[in-house]
Amino acid sequence: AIDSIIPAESRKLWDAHKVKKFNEPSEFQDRFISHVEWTLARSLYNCDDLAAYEATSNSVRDNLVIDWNLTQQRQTARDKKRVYYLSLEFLMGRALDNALINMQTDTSSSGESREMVKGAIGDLGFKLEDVLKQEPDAALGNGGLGRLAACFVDSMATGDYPAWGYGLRYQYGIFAQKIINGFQVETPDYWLNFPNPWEIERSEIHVPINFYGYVDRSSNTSTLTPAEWLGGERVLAVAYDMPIPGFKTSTVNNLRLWSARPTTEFDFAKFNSGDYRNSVEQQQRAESITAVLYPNDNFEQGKELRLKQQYFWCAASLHDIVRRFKKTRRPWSEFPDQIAIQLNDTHPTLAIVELQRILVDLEKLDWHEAWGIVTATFAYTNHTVMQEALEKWPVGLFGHLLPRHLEIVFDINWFFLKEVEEKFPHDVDLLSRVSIIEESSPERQVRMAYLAVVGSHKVNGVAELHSDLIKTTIFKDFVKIYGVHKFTNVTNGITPRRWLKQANPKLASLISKTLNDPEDKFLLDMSKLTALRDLAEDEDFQEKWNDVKQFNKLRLADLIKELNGGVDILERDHIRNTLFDIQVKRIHEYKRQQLNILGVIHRYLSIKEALASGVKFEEVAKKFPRKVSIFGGKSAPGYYMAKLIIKLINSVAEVVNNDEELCDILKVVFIPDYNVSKAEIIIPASDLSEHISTAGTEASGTSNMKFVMNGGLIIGTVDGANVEITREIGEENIFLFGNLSENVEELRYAHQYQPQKLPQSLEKVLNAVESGAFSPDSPSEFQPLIDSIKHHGDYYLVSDDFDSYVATHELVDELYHKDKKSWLKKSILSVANVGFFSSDRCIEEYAGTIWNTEPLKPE
Ligand code: IMP
Ligand code: B1N
Repeated sequence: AIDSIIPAESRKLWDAHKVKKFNEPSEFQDRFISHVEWTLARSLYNCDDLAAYEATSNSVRDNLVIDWNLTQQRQTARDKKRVYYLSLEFLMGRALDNALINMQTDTSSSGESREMVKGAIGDLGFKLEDVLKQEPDAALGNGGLGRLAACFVDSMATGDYPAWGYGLRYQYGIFAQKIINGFQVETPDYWLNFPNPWEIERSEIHVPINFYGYVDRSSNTSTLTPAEWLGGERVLAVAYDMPIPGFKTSTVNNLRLWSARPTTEFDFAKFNSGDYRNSVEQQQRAESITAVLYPNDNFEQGKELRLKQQYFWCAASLHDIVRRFKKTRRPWSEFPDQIAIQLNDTHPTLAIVELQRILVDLEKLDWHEAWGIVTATFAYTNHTVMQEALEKWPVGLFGHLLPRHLEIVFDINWFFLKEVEEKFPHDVDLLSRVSIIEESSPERQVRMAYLAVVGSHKVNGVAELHSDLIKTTIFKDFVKIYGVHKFTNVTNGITPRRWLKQANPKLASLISKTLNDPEDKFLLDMSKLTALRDLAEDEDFQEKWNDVKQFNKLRLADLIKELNGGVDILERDHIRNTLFDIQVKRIHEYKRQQLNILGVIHRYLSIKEALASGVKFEEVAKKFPRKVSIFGGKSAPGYYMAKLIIKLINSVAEVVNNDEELCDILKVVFIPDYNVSKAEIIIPASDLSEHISTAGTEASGTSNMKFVMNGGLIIGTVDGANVEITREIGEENIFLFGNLSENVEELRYAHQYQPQKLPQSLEKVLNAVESGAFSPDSPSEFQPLIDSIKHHGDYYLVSDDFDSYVATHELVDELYHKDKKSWLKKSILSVANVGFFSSDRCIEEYAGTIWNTEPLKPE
């Protein structure tokens, strides 16, 4: 039973006044109007779309909070094993539409609550679509890693797992991207300008967090015995909770985000010095810890504030987890039976050290007993093998900020190396290779990935190819030490609630009708989609399928027009015959947007050449049928090459889109400020999407799955989850090209020793760029990009893959324009076989093979 401070005789009264969910339109309207009047202090006379959004969200939140409370009470009472998912990024996007889809009311089955609210709000004079658009994205992440965490919390709630997410409540999410004169310009995303109905501030939950200071060991000198960490700076971590509703269940889980605040402790020294202004300033600095998300994807800068964020978040989360565990009065030995903590990349690795510190210094457990508990609790997910993304912290910086933690890291390392030495005597080289402390100059560094491996019981990659790669590259020695079974794979997935039902209501509705599944149960069991296989060649069905795609392409054309200041780039009449070719993701050399745009230039030059040589336009148009190349994505603010790629795309767009000779058979569009809510419009509109990373560099990719789930075909390299997508949907339904990951090393090596031999096709393209065809005022503008291919070893193998890329696009054109039926068949079969990529499947795998947890279903 749960302790309560309310005396038994008063409880009856509480029951009598129990709050109730709204179930019907009129009950919703009551609630809505109460919020307009009481929460917003407005009225019918000044309730605009924004106020309607706030009132609707507050009403829906009221319903969620009831189930949130019940879920938390159930989880506490039943006291089963809980999962904590630690991620520095949660790229949630908008919450209202998703809540309407997932929310349970007492009378209607879920899915219908959205329709109910739509009607109810319509009667009050509002259009749901307009109201939904008022919500700013919660953009607390960079890209795939952060969005994965968001899909996972959705699936954990849907699967009724007792599972919480822990993260940071940044005041500024990822910057908003503006394109000015073709260049990316970053503007701050101050997303909390309006009250955020989706967060519940818990001012009463505040955890003191310390930094700096020194270690006091009074008499004993061994670092292994308990020590006291003293002095230094202190700030408070305040909890903000976001309800995470499951689909077709009343389970509502929690996402707890921490925000930094000054302490109100009385500091006698500061007071006495009489420097009041200075002490206020020092206090204000506390808030800077959670002020801003670091805008890097697959890159670590090694800044002190970042390490501070990481410790602040790990310490607050662990304090909370340990406090909850202690309430059960179980012995420490049961900690790993009750708690699983998943580390989303190495960013939360300090949690391992912090738990060891709590157990040894504060709870006075023996070092080895403590370490057994720690390693049985944690598991680590690796998301990248790229060197520049692997976290390393200079020992000096680490020890200054966290003196006691550094000692503990050294001790962990000492025991680990002793174990290695016993297993592989006299292999000094091995010892230095696997040491958590890298003996680098000018300074030693803490290798966080190694610390995460040593401190966890399982390590997983995020797609089969990637999980194989980590075993043969970055963690090769650790496979030798721990055995291969410590390393496993959980291929990524995505939530079909957001990425099918919410993003593509037309397709979801066609599917639910076709499967005779009015309650959308297929969104819980995506294997039901296989029934679509039988319809892949059915002409009536193909036509309906195509109509949905057409609708979504028009919807995207509207967005592009709106973003282009109301000026149309795409002619409406031709959209049905225009291939929408889309690449949206963070801009990165390894993702190879440069390959894509160089391919576009190749197409442009070929068209121009044919026309110049006197070939009739109709003939040219047959060879190069209508196509629009759509790009979107942010570059890290300090990533020079990525920014230059954005500029090149925009410069090419400028030339191509204004070349009247082309009569619109080729267009190029860069959509500014790609984010989750834009992705929901862009992804369903694709005929073809590009996932063309250099083989071996993209750990998984998740947008590839989103496009397939929405009936788009893929052109891609044999990389990341593309491999398993091919296996699931069939190799005849995907356009693969390029070199394989096992050849990458050899190709790179060859580039270093012989001058680059460029294929003629690419030579031509690069010459055009160098001649200033796209930058007449400064022909050398794109020289660094060209040089990286021609003269600096072409690390990403653009030249090696170029011809096969261009040839594969020719196959795409041919099929799309000459054999629409085959195209539609492939599209239908893709969706029919995409079920494996539901994040519900991922969570089941994590629960079964890593967490050892079970669902806790509502009665
Ligand atoms: P991808 O596999 O690299 O394309 O990224 C995975 C997912 O992260 C995408 O499908 C988007 O939902 C999200 N994403 C990627 N880049 C961005 C971005 O710049 N802003 C917001 N969301 C992004
Ligand atoms: O994680 C995604 C994968 O689908 C992508 O392939 C992978 O690139 C992405 C440091 C990262 N790996 N590493 C990061 C992000 C921020 C940062 O500061 C690294 N992101 C990925 C989900 O598994």
